[in-house]
Amino acid sequence: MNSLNIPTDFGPDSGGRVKGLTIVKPIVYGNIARSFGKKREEDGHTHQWNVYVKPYRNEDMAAYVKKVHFKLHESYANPNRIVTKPPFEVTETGWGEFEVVIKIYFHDPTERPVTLYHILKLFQSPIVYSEINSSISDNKKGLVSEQYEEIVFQEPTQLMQHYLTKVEPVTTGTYKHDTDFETKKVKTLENIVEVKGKVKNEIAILKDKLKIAREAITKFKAELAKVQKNPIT
Ligand code: SLL
Repeated sequence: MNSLNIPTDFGPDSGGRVKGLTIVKPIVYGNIARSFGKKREEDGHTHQWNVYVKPYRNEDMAAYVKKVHFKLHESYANPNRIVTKPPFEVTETGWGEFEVVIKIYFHDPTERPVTLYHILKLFQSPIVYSEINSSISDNKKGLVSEQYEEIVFQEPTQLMQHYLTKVEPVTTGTYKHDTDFETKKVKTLENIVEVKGKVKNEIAILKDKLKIAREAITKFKAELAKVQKNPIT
C-alpha cells in the first residue's frame, strides 16, 4: 500500500473480491461472410468468412482478456483456434454453416471463462424475418450476423478490477459497428410494449371465457343438485 491506500501489488490474493462491485463489459460477437460467387474448384469452398468478438465501445479488450478460443466445425483440419491478442477473430473459407463455440478467458485465473455460441452465417435466409428478431444484414462488407452481449463481472478480485478499469481506446477515430444497435434497442423496446399489450388483451379474453365457463358449471351443479333431490321416479 502507498499513502493513498491503493494496493500496489495485484497478486491473486490481493485483498480478495471487491464486495458489492459489478463491472459490465458490453461486447459484440458474430461473423461477416462474403460469397466467392462460385464454387472453388480445388476444395469446393464458396465463401470467405470472419468470426469475431469485439468491444461494443472503443476500448482495448486485451486489458482484461487473456485469450479467445474459437472452436470450429470438425471438418476443419485444425478446428481449435486460439487468439491471444486483438483483434480476436478468425478468418477462414468454407462451404457450410455451423456453430462456432467462442470461449473468452480472462487475465485473472479465478475469473471463470465465458462461453458464447454463434451460428456462423454464410447465406441470407430466404424467409423474411421481422427486422427485430434478426441481426442479419447485407451491406458492402457482405453478410453480417452479429449480436450484442454483456459480460458481467460480479465482485471481481482487485486484480481483475484493475484490469477491467485500465482499458484504453483502441483507436482515436470513431468506433462503429455494422449493426445499428441503438436503433435496434429502440425497436426492441417498441416490440416489447406492443407484445405486452397483445398478451394483456389475450388474458382479458381468456378471463372472460373462464368466467362464462364457471357460470355454466355453477348452473349445471345447481341443476344436478335439484335432480338428485327430486329424482324422477
Ligand atoms: C453442414 N452441418 O453440413 C454443416 C457443416 C461444415 C462446413 C458445415 C469445411 C471447410 C474445409 C467447411 O466449410 N465446413 O473442409 O476446410 O452444412
